[in-house]
Amino acid sequence: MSQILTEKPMVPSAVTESATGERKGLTRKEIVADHPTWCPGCGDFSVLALYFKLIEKRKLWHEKITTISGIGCSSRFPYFVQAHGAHFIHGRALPFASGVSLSRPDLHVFAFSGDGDAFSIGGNHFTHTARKNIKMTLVVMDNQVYGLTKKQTSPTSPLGFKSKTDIWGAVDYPINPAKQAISVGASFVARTSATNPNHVLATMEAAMDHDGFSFVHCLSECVEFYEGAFDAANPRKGGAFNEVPKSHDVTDEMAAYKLASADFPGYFGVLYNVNKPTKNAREAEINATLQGKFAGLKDWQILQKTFDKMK
Ligand SMILES: Cc1ncc(C[n+]2csc(CCOP(=O)(O)OP(=O)(O)O)c2C)c(N)n1
Ligand code: SF4
Ligand SMILES: [Mg+2]
Repeated sequence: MSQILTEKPMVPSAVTESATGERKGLTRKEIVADHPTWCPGCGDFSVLALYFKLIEKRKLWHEKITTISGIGCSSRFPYFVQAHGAHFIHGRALPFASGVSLSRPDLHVFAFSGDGDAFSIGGNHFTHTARKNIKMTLVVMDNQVYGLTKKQTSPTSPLGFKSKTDIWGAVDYPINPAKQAISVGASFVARTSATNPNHVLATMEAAMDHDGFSFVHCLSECVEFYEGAFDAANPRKGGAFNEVPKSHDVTDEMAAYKLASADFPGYFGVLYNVNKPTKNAREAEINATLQGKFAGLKDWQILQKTFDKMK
């Protein structure tokens, strides 16, 4: 993939090399691209800062970082990261990310999305990427509103929420993202909140280490159009940040579903985490078998043979 987004050239790799020629991890300065255009106080700043921390901590290099998004305030994310990435079409971050993940097994793909982007226009892609267990991490920065388009009801807005599309208050039941993720087959599901930086970092790290589709539901307040939405989850605002009980078995799907179903704001932490073969692994297996069968043929010739077989 080429560098699609950031206009600034990426920092040359020499900068990341030590005197012995060994590559060092990137510094924050080397990862930061444009200054974020979010409103002061927006929860998304915290998620971005923690993504930078994750890159620093895990010593990822520019060419190993892939940040993909759809459209929305939250989806402006890749603009602010000095690495490969794409600010793609509204709701379509996951198909794009799937292509990158399946074709570049050496990368870990991060997709960042908003609640509208992921669960409204992109709802089907969420279901199918999860059920296919395509290796990537999806972080949904949920502010329970359409921020970029200035306050419409989103699929996670609570009943009664007054917006430009529901001036008398929302009448549609909201979805519960974690519950939905478990039920459609995501193999890693976690919940966190932008107001708890250590928790966000630990959660993104665990998600990155998961071999499969990892979903992080991150509450991230829109101070402009839904101020106070997550006070109930913030001890500094009189709320409670309840962590997943230590006794919870993350491989128990029913137990995870039950925990995910708890009344808002519910439990924070890893709710579900199981290992099952990814689409990436299954396809690689088929490719390896075919390569053995058609030794000496180029990839496109094998593809042509496959098409001929389908006729
Ligand atoms: C195909 C298409 N439909 C609608 C829009 C308009 N649009 C842009 S962002 C957005 C919703 C953003 O909400 P969300 O995904 O929750 O992100 P936020 O801005 O809240 O972070 C909409 C409806 C668009 N850009 N493209
Ligand atoms: S409108 Fe809301 S979501 Fe968008 S940048 Fe401002 S505070 Fe953040
Ligand atoms: Mg939103």
